[in-house]
Amino acid sequence: MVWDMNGGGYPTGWKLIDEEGPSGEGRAPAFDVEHARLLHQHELGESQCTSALVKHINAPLDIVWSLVRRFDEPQRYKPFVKQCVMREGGLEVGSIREIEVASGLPATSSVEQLERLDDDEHILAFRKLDGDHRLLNYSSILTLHEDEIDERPGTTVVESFVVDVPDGNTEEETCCFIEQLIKCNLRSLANICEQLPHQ
Ligand code: A8S
Repeated sequence: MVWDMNGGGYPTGWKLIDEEGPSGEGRAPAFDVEHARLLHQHELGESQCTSALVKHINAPLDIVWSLVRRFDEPQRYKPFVKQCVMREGGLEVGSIREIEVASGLPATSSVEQLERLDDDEHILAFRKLDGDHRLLNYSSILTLHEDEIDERPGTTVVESFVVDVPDGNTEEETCCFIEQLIKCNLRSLANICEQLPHQ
């Protein structure tokens, strides 16, 4: 059977991760997907690429948000962040963090600025300003949405990004590389939240 990535009621181009196969098939999201789509609109410049990933987490939104909102502590769930030091501010818009990237990746550091942190709408957006890596003009938006699976409360995470395609790489290679990193981040976020005591 062919699994249609855009099935299940998500916008075209959004990739639902970890729900291939019968269990994820046909599950209609229980939140306002059109509203979510509007939150993830990026202005796409020349030689840039964009993509969006969707992951369901079997944990209440408050738990997931408590980890995601900590712009000053991305290492709480991002497995490739070895260390994070604040350069400026903390959790206010404009704050700047510097990340030391774990070994094995084609990068050592990343300097990132918080562009949006909305505790009511559960939106976090940041942009890469600098660092020793190849992802120029990377900016990302992460939103959380209260959702349900089998009548159990859960959270759907949507993370989208836009970035310059580096010289010598194709659009597809660039998107694929970033999608792999984001998948790892979202799987790790889900594992942590699903193991925390709640309910
Ligand atoms: C994030 C997302 C990404 C981070 C990338 C895509 C990066 O921080 C890592 C490895 C790299 O090779 C590039 O939300 C860069 O953090 C983990 C240093 C930019």
